[in-house]
Amino acid sequence: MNVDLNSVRTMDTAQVEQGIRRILEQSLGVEPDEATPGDYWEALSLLVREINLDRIRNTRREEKDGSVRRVYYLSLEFLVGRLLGNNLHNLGIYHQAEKATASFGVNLSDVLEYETDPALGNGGLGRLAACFLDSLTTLNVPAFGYGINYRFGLFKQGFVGGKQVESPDAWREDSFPWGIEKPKRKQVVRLYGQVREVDGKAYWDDTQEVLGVPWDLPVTGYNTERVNTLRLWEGRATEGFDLNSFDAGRYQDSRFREILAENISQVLYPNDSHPEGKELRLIQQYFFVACSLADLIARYKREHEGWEQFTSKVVIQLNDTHPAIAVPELLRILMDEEDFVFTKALEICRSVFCYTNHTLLPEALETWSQGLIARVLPRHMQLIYKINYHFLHNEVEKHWPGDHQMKNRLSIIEEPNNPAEPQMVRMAYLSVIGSHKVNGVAALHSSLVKQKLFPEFDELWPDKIVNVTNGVTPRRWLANCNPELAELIDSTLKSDWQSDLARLGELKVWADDPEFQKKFARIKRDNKVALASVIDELCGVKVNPDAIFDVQIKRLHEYKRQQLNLLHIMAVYRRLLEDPDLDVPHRVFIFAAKAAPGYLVAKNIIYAINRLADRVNNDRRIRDKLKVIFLPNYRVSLAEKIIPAADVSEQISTAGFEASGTGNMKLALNGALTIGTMDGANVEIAEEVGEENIFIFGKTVEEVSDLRQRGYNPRDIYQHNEELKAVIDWLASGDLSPDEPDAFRPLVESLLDSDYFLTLADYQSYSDAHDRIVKAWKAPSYWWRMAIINTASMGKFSSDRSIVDYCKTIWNIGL
Ligand code: 26M
Repeated sequence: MNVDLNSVRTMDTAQVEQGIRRILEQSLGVEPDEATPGDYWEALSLLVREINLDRIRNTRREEKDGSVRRVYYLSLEFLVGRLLGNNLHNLGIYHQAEKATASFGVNLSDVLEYETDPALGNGGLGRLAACFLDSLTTLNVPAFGYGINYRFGLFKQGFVGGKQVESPDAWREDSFPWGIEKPKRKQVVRLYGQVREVDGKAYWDDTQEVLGVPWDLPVTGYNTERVNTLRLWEGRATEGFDLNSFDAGRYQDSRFREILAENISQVLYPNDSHPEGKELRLIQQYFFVACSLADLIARYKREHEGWEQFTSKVVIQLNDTHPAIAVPELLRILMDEEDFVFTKALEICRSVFCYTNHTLLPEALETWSQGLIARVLPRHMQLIYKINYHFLHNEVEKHWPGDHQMKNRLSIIEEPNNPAEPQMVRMAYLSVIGSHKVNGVAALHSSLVKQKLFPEFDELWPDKIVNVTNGVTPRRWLANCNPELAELIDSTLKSDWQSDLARLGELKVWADDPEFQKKFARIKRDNKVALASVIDELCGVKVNPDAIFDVQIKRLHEYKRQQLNLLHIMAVYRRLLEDPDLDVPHRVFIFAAKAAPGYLVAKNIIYAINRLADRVNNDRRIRDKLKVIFLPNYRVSLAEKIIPAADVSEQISTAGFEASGTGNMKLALNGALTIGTMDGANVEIAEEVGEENIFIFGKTVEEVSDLRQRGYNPRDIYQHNEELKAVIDWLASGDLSPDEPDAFRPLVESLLDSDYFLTLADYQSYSDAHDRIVKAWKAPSYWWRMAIINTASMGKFSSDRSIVDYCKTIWNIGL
């Protein structure tokens, strides 16, 4: 980028120490010798915040000339994780802070544990947004993230008798020094009301108004003084006379408005695959979109005259369809407030919006009933019809003249099969039609988006749908979470792999070196010892750090197939019971996953794993050869402890269902070997590491589709696979839950009656792949060679590379 923010000024230990002392004494009012680790956390955070604020002002000043195109990343989720450690690393003062806290007699890593994770996301999509902000800043791209400042993030998960229980996570009620309220930048958002037309012009009146107040989080990058902004909106009631009104009707209205406003940013919806058409969710979507567009337009107007340069200065990335209402909102602003004609307004929309698709699951594709949108956002419903009419009668008609079926198929409005049902608005179609590029998140996924999800759009606009393979930030997911490995890499490569991850490739020459292998294995073991103590603390189970740590960490979903892992562990346990002298390495199977609160089968799977864990972990007969752990409350900070300690990474989704996966990249980066299907980014991981360094199993996308076509009956497999039949019968028998014999009925029925995700079809192949893992583990020099090659081959999966791809193929930004 043309602005020079690359010279990093640093602080020495004495300056950090002075800073901490000053803030402890003058801001927190405590003496250093009386301060708790929590006080140190707060003091250090406030010190970092001072530096960030300076740098944010510099960044602004350097951008004032408006010469650059800004990226606006609109997302209902940003799973940023803890910020203190990350900021210290980015500022290059981590070691200074370590020494400074040590001089006060406190340990920096204990201090960092005080921070609560801002849980503003469900999983992959939210974490991807956070990695992208890190990379945008690191690459010096001027960028804003826009989202919602939820009071309650994703629920906290606990287990009662092995069953998931949810409790609210009021994450920012504890001290959170990172957010800075910006009341001057507040926005008014209108809802409900009606549209009048006078002389062909639309007026949207009688609306309910709510306020959006922004709350800014500084986003620092690696080796740069740029600080970008994550701007999160909070709903507030408008001040105003209605509250004092004695008029009963008006009083009701104003109370309604107040309640509505305060509800908007209360909770993050905890689903990640099954949108329920809830009015408040639609309002959340519109609320943050309206605030964000008004905010970015105001910024544009402060920097430029007229609208001519708008499309060259602004690009807006829609993170899934959740912000899709931005398309009619920008159209509304351009037509109703700025007097553009429809065609010109649509052209502008189409040159600033881009849309990322994250799922092919049909039930996950968002639709809203026409009636709901018409009631909450009447003007937007009109504009959606207008976009649709233009699209169908000009664009579709031109390409497929007279083809009514095609118009039906591509209409933004889905006509119901049953006339008693409502018309539905397809948000994915609205997003495709309103954007200039649409991308999938891994090569396989993008080709399925073209072939299965939007084949007609791909025919109509052959250059619109593209691929950008996901990535993860190597700063958080290697340098910060695995400092020992980072140091080994530093001392081996002597090059800046953190800002050019492809450099890791140079490690390959060391893969067979016994000394290097020893160091690599030693680090893994240290990390496993550390995880073992977390496991003991959280689960009260002692695990052997010399066992294979086999991990599956991700949201719980049938397509991700934790149940396949479960069935296999049950089989391993049975084999051990049959022959306790079996010559097999010790194994620890580690799970962490939240289930959506309304997803019964997912919760049933959690319960089954926990009951099995209870049984296995207390069975003296198998002499600790097998342990099963389900860590509660999976979140970013827990991932940072599990990932560096993993030997095996479970990426076992039904082929064609996992859009990309990003945990797969983080685990391989930290030297775990993948057992996985040819799905999502696993395909590209296999390509990078070579098929001899990964355990691939199961049906491919083509084989899945063939099998379905032939007619799949899970009972055939059940009848013919003795071991599989035995474990399913055991699960169904009630033996694992004597107090509730039918407890696992939902899971067993799902497996035997439909098995939509082909768990049984892939079982034997999965079990065989595990046998190959055991064999490889028994030859350590072979194992560590593979592990090193995995770390060395992850260069492609840096989110820096993803952002460079977005800049080139989607945003038209030169770097
Ligand atoms: C929708 C409507 C109402 C409430 C919630 C939602 C919703 C929220 C999150 C739906 C989907 C959500 O996330 C999906 C997700 O995380 N997808 C994952 O995205 C990753 C990043 O691209 C991919 O790596 C994963 O494969 C994909 O499952």
